[in-house]
Amino acid sequence: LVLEHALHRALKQNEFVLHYQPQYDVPSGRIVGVEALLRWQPPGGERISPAAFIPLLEETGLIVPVGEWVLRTACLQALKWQQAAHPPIRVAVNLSAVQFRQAGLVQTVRRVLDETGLDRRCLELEITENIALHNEEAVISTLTQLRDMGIRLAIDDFGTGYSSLHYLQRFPVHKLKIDRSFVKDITDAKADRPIIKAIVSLARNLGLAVIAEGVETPQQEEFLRSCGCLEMQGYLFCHPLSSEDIENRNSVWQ
Ligand code: G
Ligand code: G
Ligand code: MN
Ligand code: NA
Repeated sequence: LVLEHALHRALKQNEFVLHYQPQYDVPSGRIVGVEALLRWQPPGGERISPAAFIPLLEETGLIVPVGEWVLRTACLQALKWQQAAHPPIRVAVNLSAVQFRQAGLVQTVRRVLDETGLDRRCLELEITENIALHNEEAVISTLTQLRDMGIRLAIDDFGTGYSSLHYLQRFPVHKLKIDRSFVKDITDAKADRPIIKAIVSLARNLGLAVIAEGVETPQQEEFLRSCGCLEMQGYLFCHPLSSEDIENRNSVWQ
């Protein structure tokens, strides 16, 4: 209850910030996008991990206004970078299943895009496979409306949820994000290598883009490249950074 009160205050008093983690096309070294990641720094307290407070935002319904704030802030930031003559990169925003099921989601996204003026093709929404647990027709309808607006859709944490190949074929998404648990074991255990290879070829055969997250070592990079997974995100390339750090670090924009 104390934490819930603190979260209400956090939204009202602007205690949330977004950090951004670059995503690269590895062969060219070019930045292709950033993922927006929510951070909460209560005044006088320690920074709290989203893994700890997002479940509470979801339980209390606060994820809806906070999610709208995230979306608006990320769109405005992407626009600002474009106006500063950086290459037009995409910004990826995480949507939790609770947000996804909200009746007003499509309208909210459309309104935020209209109000901020960001090119719709520059917004990517990351959803998890767990959205598929409820009412498949409604899920497909929401995804289709978002896609028809020009927004890109990525399945986050791919391979860890309740996915089925059936959904993959029916959901109008653009991209799979290979979960970092598969990437993590590339060097030590060889066990996950066949899984990564299978996800990459699944993506290719379905005409989907693919990105690996959580890439931390050159060995992981090398293996992913050898499989044909050329977009990557992870500490090897860049940690999530504040907007100021992203802006001022020339190496980010190569
Ligand atoms: O950045 P970090 O690894 O600590 O994030 C932990 C989890 O929180 C990840 O699963 C990430 O997807 C999720 N997350 C981060 N930012 C957001 C956000 O703005 N909205 C939602 N719904 N989830 C987020
Ligand atoms: O669930 P999602 O993929 O949105 O989670 C993203 C989270 O992964 C962020 O909290 C981010 O801080 C974290 N992250 C980003 N790069 C790496 C990495 O290379 N290794 C690890 N362990 N975590 C990472
Ligand atoms: Mn994500
Ligand atoms: Na993920």
